Amino acid sequence: MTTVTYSVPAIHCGHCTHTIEMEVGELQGVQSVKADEATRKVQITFDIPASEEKIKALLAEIDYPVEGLISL
Ligand SMILES: [Cu+2]
Repeated sequence: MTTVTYSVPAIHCGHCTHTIEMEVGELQGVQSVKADEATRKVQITFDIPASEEKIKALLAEIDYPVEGLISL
């Protein structure tokens, strides 16, 4: 199991955090997603078949591109 925290500056409200949590939460292998509108960070815990590559691709696709990895 891996937990990553990403900086996602496009987050600006509760609608954004809800969308991210719903969409990323549907990826196979994702255990939990917590998006925070105050810090504009997303913390994701996952295992295979999910991967950082797949998560970042999905976030870019729904218009919340990852700008940086805050922690592993
Ligand atoms: Cu929003």
